[in-house]
Amino acid sequence: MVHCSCVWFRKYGNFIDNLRLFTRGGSGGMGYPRLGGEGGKGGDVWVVAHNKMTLKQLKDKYPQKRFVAGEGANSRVSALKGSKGKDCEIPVPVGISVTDENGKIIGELNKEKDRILVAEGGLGGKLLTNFLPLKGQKRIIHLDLKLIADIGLVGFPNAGKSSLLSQVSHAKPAIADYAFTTLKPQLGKIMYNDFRQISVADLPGLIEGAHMNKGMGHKFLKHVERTRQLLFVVDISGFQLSSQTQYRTAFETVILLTKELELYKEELQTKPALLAVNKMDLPGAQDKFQELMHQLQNPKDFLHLFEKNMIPERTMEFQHIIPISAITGEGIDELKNYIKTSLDEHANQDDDTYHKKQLLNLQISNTIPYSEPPPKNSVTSPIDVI
Ligand SMILES: Nc1nc2c(ncn2[C@@H]2O[C@H](COP(=O)(O)OP(=O)(O)OP(=O)(O)O)[C@@H](O)[C@H]2O)c(=O)[nH]1
Ligand SMILES: [Mg+2]
Repeated sequence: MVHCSCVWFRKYGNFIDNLRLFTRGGSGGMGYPRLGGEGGKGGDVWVVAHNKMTLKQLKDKYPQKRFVAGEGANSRVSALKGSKGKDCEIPVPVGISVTDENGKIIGELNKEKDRILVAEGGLGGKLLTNFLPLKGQKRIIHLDLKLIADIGLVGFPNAGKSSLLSQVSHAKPAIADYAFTTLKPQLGKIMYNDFRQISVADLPGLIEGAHMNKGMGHKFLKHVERTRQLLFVVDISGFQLSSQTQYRTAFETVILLTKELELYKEELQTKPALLAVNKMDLPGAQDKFQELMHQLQNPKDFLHLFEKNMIPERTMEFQHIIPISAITGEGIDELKNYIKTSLDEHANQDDDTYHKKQLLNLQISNTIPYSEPPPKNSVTSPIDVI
């Protein structure tokens, strides 16, 4: 059997599925003891779900990862009741669970515009507080993208994704020779001899225009987002939806899948990915596979064959390309091993980045001179919320 090692080695670390943030509600405004005026309440910090957002975008936009709401206005003669401080909104992707420093769940955001209050603003100064304002709530929060599986199967309809899932796990997905057999994600678990388990999500087939909601469209792409790594599955003999639509070779399906991911969310393209070339039992498959490898190794030489709007900005970089047959079982053991190695490599990479960051923080905190904190109960400094 043909054995392929890595064609392109991809850079890790672009896909983010969790983030730690500092949040603080705004301090309240000062009261006005002489006239009994109340300071405005400090602004609140909210986490708000947006369909187009990713954790990577959030991190790039706010590298400090600090979110502090506005202060409430002080009470004045002209406005005895001070106005409320400005709220701060943290835009996050849909499908996020928010936990506090101790791992306690604060809430979950499951659809567009869902919002959760994470840090409340302090009360304005009033009679009850001796006209002193309260500080806003301070909270470290963790955002976690709720992953449905370690591996997500990505491919055109009929590529054999469900057949593959039934080969590697005990799952019994529907399999048929018509497009869109799978209508919603189906989960299976690969069991390894060392008792390791890796979850695989069989996803509905993707067609050109999915980002514009063609075929199973957005629903499908939303699921792709929720997996740690991708396993592209392509039919070596290509794909044709119907006699009215264009025939696509295996290489074209790889490029078109890449483009759809890119059009939906560029970040999807940065996930580690493997490519399984399926149906290698069909006649002529070996020759087609050699041709596909040649095209994947020199994609630029073949991209002119596509319409401009179908060419992805970046071609997918597969860690491994594995020829398989979901029917005969050819290549399945190799594929299972590559899946395991790929997840392990990525996990180690995360650990490495984490340790490097910790070390850097330690070095930085050693070089910052210590400064005396301001006195706690001084009249002008807001007091802590108890
Ligand atoms: N010859 C051959 N046929 C295969 C192989 N894998 C799948 N098939 C056939 O291809 C057809 C589609 O298989 P599915 O597993 O339903 O494909 P899918 O990718 O899940 O399709 P959708 O759910 O519609 O996206 C079925 O008729 C399978 O029997 C393979 O390795 N070799
Ligand atoms: Mg299917």
